[in-house]
Amino acid sequence: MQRRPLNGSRGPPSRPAAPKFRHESLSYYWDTIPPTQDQLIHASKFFNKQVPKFLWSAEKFKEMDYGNSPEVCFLGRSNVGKSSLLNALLLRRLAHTSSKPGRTRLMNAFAVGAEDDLLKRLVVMDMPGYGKGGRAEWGVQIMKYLEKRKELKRAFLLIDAEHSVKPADRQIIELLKQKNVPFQIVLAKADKIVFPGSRTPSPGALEARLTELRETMNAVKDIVQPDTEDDGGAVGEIIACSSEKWIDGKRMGIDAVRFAMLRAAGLEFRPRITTSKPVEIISHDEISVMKNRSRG
Ligand SMILES: Nc1nc2c(ncn2[C@@H]2O[C@H](COP(=O)(O)OP(=O)(O)OP(=O)(O)O)[C@@H](O)[C@H]2O)c(=O)[nH]1
Ligand SMILES: [Mg+2]
Repeated sequence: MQRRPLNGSRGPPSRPAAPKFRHESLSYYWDTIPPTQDQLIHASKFFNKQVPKFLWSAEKFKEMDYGNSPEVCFLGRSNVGKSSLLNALLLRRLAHTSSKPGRTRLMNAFAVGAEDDLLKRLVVMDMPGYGKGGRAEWGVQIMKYLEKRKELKRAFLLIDAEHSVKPADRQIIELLKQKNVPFQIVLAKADKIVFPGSRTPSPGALEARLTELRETMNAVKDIVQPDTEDDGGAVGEIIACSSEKWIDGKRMGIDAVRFAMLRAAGLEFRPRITTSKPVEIISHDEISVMKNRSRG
């Protein structure tokens, strides 16, 4: 015979409620308007609709192919998770990843979105990393690309959420600002801060970790956009994400990154703004004429 649970209810003993996690808490928009739900859904569909494809690889800037599709690129220290993020966004294992730094050695182009209309597709560039495992000659070619590539709409600079901005990241931030390259920070591997370990955190622990993440975002904001006139092309938003951790059927922060990429390329969903019809203004004199007419 099956025993009733000791708490007297018919179901299994009640567990403490799972802490509520909101994907929105991973993004910080201080200069830009956050996306609406419809815009996030559209961004997700854009990346899911067509099978993304690998286009080409180049070792040098002058070997790159041209096209007129808008383009974004991923920059960051070796091993920060650029290729993994690309795979998470594109839902395919297209880019090679490794636990050892220095895996990506070429500039690799991938396309997502419409196949038949080059202006409605987005080219995403996975770049070799800098720092440990990186090479000086890659840096030279990447700088040429950042300065000269006409199709480039925005560079996404990945910073490790756990380790924050390292000296090599600071140098790149300064270069991007000097050269006026539009760029935005993405905090990668945010799962390591918000969900370390395999156990579901208590609501209090989750709150504390999200606060820690927000503090990291604030510190990064101060580095990228200190209170000066000279912010170069730094975009006023930071998105934290994870290429590995799924919550409520979505990877952490991935739709927000997708939307940011589309907005950079001008491919985002823009809701139609409907204004109310102009109201006809009738003067007092006209009203009294109308009244007299209806009386007579
Ligand atoms: N926990 C966690 N690990 C990640 C995440 N993204 C990537 N990793 C791990 O980090 C390591 C490096 O990932 P890659 O995507 O190859 O990093 P990369 O920046 O492309 O590295 P290079 O090509 O060497 O510049 C791999 O072992 C990944 O599994 C993430 O969001 N969370
Ligand atoms: Mg890589």
